[in-house]
Parts: sequence; structure tokens; C-alpha cells
Amino acid sequence: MPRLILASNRLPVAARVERGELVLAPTAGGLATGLLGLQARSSGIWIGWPGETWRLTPAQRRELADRLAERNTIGVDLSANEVARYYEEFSNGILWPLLHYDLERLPHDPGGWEAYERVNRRFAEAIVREYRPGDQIWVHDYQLMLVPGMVRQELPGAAIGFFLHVPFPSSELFRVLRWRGELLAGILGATLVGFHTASYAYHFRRAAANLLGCEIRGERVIFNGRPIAVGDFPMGIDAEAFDGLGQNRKVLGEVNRLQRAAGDARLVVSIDRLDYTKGIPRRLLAFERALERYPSLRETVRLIMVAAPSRENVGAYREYRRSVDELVGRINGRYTTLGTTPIHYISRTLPRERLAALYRAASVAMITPLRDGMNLVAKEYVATRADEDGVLVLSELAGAAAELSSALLVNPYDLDEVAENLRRALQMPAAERRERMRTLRGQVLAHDVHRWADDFVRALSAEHRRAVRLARRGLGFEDAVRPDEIVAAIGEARRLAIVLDYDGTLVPLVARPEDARPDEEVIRLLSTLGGLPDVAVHVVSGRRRSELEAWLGGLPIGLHAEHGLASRFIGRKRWRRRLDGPPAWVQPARPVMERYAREIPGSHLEEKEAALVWHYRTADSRIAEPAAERLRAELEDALDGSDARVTPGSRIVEVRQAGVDKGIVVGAVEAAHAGRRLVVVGDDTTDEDMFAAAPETAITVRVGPGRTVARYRLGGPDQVRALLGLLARRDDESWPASER
Ligand code: GDG
Repeated sequence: MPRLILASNRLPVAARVERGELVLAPTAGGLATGLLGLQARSSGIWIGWPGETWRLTPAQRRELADRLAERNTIGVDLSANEVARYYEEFSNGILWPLLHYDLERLPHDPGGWEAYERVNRRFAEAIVREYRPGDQIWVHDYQLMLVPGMVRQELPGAAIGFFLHVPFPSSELFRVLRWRGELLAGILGATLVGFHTASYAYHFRRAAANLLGCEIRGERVIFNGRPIAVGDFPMGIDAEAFDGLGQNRKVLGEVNRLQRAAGDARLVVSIDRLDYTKGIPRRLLAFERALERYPSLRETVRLIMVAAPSRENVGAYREYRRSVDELVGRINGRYTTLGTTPIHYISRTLPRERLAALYRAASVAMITPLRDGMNLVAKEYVATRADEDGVLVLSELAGAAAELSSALLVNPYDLDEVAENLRRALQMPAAERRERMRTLRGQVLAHDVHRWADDFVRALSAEHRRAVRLARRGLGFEDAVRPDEIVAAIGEARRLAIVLDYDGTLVPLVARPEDARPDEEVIRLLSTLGGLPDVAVHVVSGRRRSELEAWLGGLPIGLHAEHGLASRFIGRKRWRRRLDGPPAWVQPARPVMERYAREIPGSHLEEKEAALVWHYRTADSRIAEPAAERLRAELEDALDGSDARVTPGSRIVEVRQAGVDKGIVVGAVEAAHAGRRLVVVGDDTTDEDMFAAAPETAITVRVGPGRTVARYRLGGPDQVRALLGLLARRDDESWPASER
């Protein structure tokens, strides 16, 4: 089994200082239970935040790092300010309410994005540092949405899983976020994206389609030429442990005490983290409604409501807590008699055994969140009921409802319906209770957290293998190598001729080609490499010579414009043209292409010396893609018999002179620098002519996705730059002097 690198906001252990001593305590929770076993089996590591390390002395920090390492965990340190901005403000203050459909709770002026990005970057760097080829990476939850994309940039060929523990809302809602595009693109760096339910997975695919213009093929999203699998993996609990607790002697003793204390009253239990998504006020109101409507319940039912304190540093949670406190007070004031109190409210965290006793003692569990990714409490209630008794009243807006259809499903916004179902649950005949609970237990016990984790990791493996296969056939780039592997393939050859495409190879593709000016890094790399005695550098582009000259003209490199129509060799001032005057086919081609530029909004025509290009990168692809098909057909018709060639490109349709393609440049470079090892790098179909023209011994590199004859693939322009950086740093002292 491949080694697993897990990343989540929190580590499964938290550090704190007690009486001057560093203490590491396990953070209880479903995620830790489910993944620790898997981590151990795969000899994996876990990366996350170990808690408030800014409170530690330098010596304690060193001790912490060692003790975390013993447990195969790596801490990502956050400052107090980062916790406030990345975690509380952005993750819990913006993403949490939005993902739970609570627009009302969004701040008027949302902030914290920079910290979110910075902390996500730190997680990604920690993953990349740990990564060894063959590892699997699994990133968790809404705090780390940018991490898959950031890791993919560095490790284009890695198997990366992402799981969201909360709901994914309709794209109509998600679009409200200013950073929707970045967040979606971040998640889409993954190989496999998992959600609790098919409905969240559906919403995510729709968001990718509607907000990023991605194509959807079945369950997969195509983004930047890569297929990303999106599926539902409903999380389970440690069912065996809860089943065991439900039969434990101590727990059963506690159950007895609880029942004796309740006297004749039957217990209804409600357990949550105190969070506004859990619908606690509405649940209280529904309980009140039941007492109003069905007076017989007043003396015979007691609600035990456990609300474990949560996120108390966030303002909205403090207010929420106050409103719950008040509501409990009001309802109790109204219905308490000398004999009974209807609501027993416990606002602290209870030990797990006491929780189990409550589950086991309660006739009804009332779990009615307004939105909940899954809701594990519902499953814990079921697993604890080894006696096959008890009724689950469950919100249909909890992810768990998709699996637990034998519960009494209710709409938490409909107080009457909730009240009525509470009554129905309390009056349900024993046979029906057993029947329903048996079905629920069958589901929960079989689909436990271990199975969930195994299923996800197995699916990730399969998806990754598939992605590598698909990449070889032209979709995606999971067969990409690392830049240093290409340097190794170049090996001992010291004298190099490097032929580079420009757009999509040296710089990322942008919506407006005129915005793709070379940045400082590109200029520095080209000038350093071009200045080395044994390296000749050539840039080949479909662009006009005026543009290449303006952007790169001052560098010690060769320039080749319009796919080789004109060349300016290293050290020369003059351009050499391979064709005289404008070609005859321009006359019939131009009016056809002008018509498309007029009719398709957002598209335009570019005229070069010996080429016409219709660009549609900024047009609506649903209109422009079919138009491009039609245009190609029309042009082929109109230009039949001429010496023009119609070629599709990356969101362009181009007509140019037949016989002039980037392949000729490779021939010319080879002739000019005989005896040098050729390195040819390009990203689109026009660059395939270079790969095809290159000799057997050449190192040919395709950048990004697409079917290719190149020997190697790199993930994107970042990797190309890394490759050039490595080549520029090769020890040049040992190189034999030679002339260019
Ligand atoms: C997020 C998603 C999704 C609660 N009170 C006490 C206590 N708990 C334990 C429960 C349960 C856990 O906390 C709560 O899990 P939930 O799933 O109900 O909810 P979230 O914390 O919001 O979790 C959720 C989950 O991630 C997993 O993906 O299901 O939808 O929101 O295990 O037992 N535990 C103890 N004392 C308490 O007082 N010991």
C-alpha cells in the first residue's frame, strides 16, 4: 500500500502547557479514529496544526517537534494572528456559514483571505517537502481548499485526494464568495474530490461548470485539461466502539441511574457542538410546540440537551449561546412543575461514556440540524443501541439522512412537523421501533469509518492510475516528470541548444495575449542561460516579430516569429524571412474570419505577416467551440487547393502558410549548432511539429496536457522555469570552452 500523507487543519494530537510541562493529548473525534489506523498501516504521516504553539518556550517547541515526529506527525506552526485571520475569520467566519447556506451570517466586509492563502501555502509546502514519488496525499476540509492546487503546481504527477466534511452548496450560493474561482480551482488540483453525499458532489460539479466553465463528463470535471473525479463517500463512525459502549457494564449502570432519576418520564436526547448550523433554537421551539399540542407529554417527557461549547472566540457563537440559554429558560419557566423540569440543559463537553449512556437511555434522539455535512451523532446513537430500541428523529438536511432513511425524517424548519414526529416517535409500537432500528444498525455497522477511509484511498489509487493512463493518451498531465528528472536525462551532454515555445511554456496562458509580457524571472532565466558559453537558447512562437522583438529582443537568444516564418539568429540584428510578400490565400480567408469575429462576442481576428488567427479565449465557450468547428470547415472549403494550412490551437483557429511550421526552426537550429544536445519544449499542437522534427537524441518536453510525441511531460510553465533554473545552475567550470 502506498504511503499516505494526511493533512488537516488540526493534528490528531494537541499540545498545551500544564504546570510548566508540555502535554500532548489526543484530540478525540471521528476523523482521528478513522484515519489513525490507515496512517499506521501505510506508515504514513499526518500534517496539521498542533495548537497554540506561540505559548511555548523555544525549548518546549523543540521538544514538541521531537514528540510529534515520534508519532509520525508534523506540526504546522501558526501565529496567534494567523489563527485569528485564517481560522476564525476566513474559515469559520466566512466559509463555514456560506457552505451551510447561511448568507445572513456573512460579514459585510469579508476579510482574512491573505492569511488563508498564506497558511494554505505553508501546508502545501510541508506536504511537498515530505513527498516521495509513489506517496498518496489526502487533504481534509474547508480550511485547506487551496492546498490541492498548490501541491499540484509543484507535484504535477501526484495522487492527491480532497475530502470536504461540510456540505457543498448550490453554485447559485457559492458564487456569492469573492474568492469562489480561486477556491474551486484549488480543490480541482486534486485527483479525487470526495463529499458525504451525492447531492454535494452534484453541486460541486455544477459550480465547476457554471463558475469556471469546466466541462463535465459523467462524474468527472475537466479543468485545465485534467479530469478530476468527484464522488460521494459517506463517512461512518467507529461503530464497533459505540456498539461496545452500548453494552458496557459501567455505561449500563449509568443508564439505570438516568432512568431512575427520570422516574416515569421518558428521555429525549439532543447532542451537538453548540453551533448555529445545528438548529438548536428551532429544535427547542419544536419541543415546546409538542408540549403545547400534546399536553400528555408535559409530565411524561424530558429533553436532555447537551450542547458542547465550540468556537467561543467567534462572536456569532457567543451570541448564539446566549439565545439558546434564554430559550431554555423561557420554555422551562413555562412548563416546569414542582415534579418535573422539561429541559435538562448541559452546556459542557461530557466524557464519551456518559454520552453513550445518554444514547442508550433515550427513547428518542432528536437530531435536527438546519444543515450538516453528515452528522455523526445520529450514527453514534444508532450504533450504541445494541438493544435495537430507540427512535431517531433526523433532519432531512443532514447528510446522514441520505443513508438513514429508516429514521423519522423531518424538515427542521417546519416546527409542526418536528413536533408531530416527536410525538409519533414516543408513541411508536415496539415492533416498529425494532424493525427500524435493525435496518439503521445494519447500515451504520457495515459502513463504518474504517471502511470509509479504505474506500476513499482505494478510489484515489484507482483514479490516479487511470489519470496516468489518460495523460498518455492526451487528457491531463499525471504522467509528468519532475524538472530534475529531465536534467538527469540530459546527463553528461554539456553543449546544449534549447528551443522554447513562449505562450503556455515560458509564461502561463492568459485571456488577452497582449497581457503575457515576460516577467522578471523569465527575462533573468533566458539571459543567464543565453549568456552561458555552451548553451544556445531559441524562442519560437506564433507571435509577430514586432512583439518578440519588443519583449525579448535585448537578450542573447535566437527569436523565431510566426511559427518560423521569420528568424533572427543569435547575435544578429536582422530578421530572415522564409516567404516573400503576403500569401494569396489571405484574400479569400479574411472575409470569412472577419464574419466570425463580428458574430461571436468576445472573439477577435489577428492578422500577421503570413497568418490569420481567430481568437476566442475570452468568448463563451459554449457558443465559441461549435463556431470554431464551423469556421474550420468553412475555411477548409474556401482554401481548398491553396497553399494555406488551417490549424486549431489553444482557443484559436489559425490559417497560415503550408510548409511553414515550427518544425523548420528545429531543423535550422540543429544545422546552426551541430553537435549540441537539443532540448525542445512546447505546450500546444503547433509545438508537436517541433517534437516530430527533432532528432532521436533530442530531449523533447510537452508542457501541460495533450496528446504528444514528446518524450517527457512537465506540468506547466512553473516547472519549465524550474528546469531552466536547474540548467542555468549546472556547474559550468567543467564545461569545455567552445564557440557558439
Ligand atoms: C463536521 C461536520 C460531519 C459532541 N458533544 C460531545 C461530543 N461530541 C462529539 C460527537 C460527535 C462529534 O462530537 C460531532 O460530530 P458531528 O458530525 O455531529 O458534527 P461536527 O463537529 O460539526 O463535524 C459534520 C463531521 O464533520 C465529519 O465529517 O459529520 O457534518 O459539521 O462524534 O460524539 N463528544 C464528547 N462529549 C460531548 O459532549 N465526548
